[in-house]
Amino acid sequence: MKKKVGIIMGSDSDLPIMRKAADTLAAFGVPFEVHVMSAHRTPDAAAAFARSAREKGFGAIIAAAGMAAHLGGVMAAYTTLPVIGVPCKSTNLDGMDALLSTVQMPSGIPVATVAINGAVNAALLCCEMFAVYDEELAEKLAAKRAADQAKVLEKNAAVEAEFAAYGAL
Ligand code: RP5
Repeated sequence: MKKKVGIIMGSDSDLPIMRKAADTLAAFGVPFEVHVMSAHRTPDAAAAFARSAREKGFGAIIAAAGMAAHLGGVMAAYTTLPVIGVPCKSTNLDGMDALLSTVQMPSGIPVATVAINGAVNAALLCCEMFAVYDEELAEKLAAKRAADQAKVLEKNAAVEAEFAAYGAL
């Protein structure tokens, strides 16, 4: 059976950011669940989820939180599944608070932290991990890279065409 990704966020106010992770996993056909669980407000639920995640068929957890963001660390404390942390941008410190809270894990309990609001990369990393043993998924990832590259080459051609005449001045 295919492994699932758990997308866990500290508040439903993180959902506009994290919806992109869900969309990305859906586009690659990777099953997932989405839950709101807070390291601070619902610590028992967060711990229970992480503790039972492996036996429930999860292969990775994306933990997204803003402000004093401890959700990734709490998830990682209760499971040896890979935990990817998404620091979410909040009002006062532009996400720097969450970035440092998420990334600065002490040795022994890793949280693989992506950029502030980096929901898409968090999902892609899950796909890449699952693709280690899934050739079909690996091919989908390669196809996405090729399509993205083609788009950039197209944009480059348009920019070069716009400014080509200046080379002759
Ligand atoms: C964090 O506090 C959440 O992850 C969210 O980013 C932030 C603010 O939460 P709300 O007050 O909007 O519920 O725990």
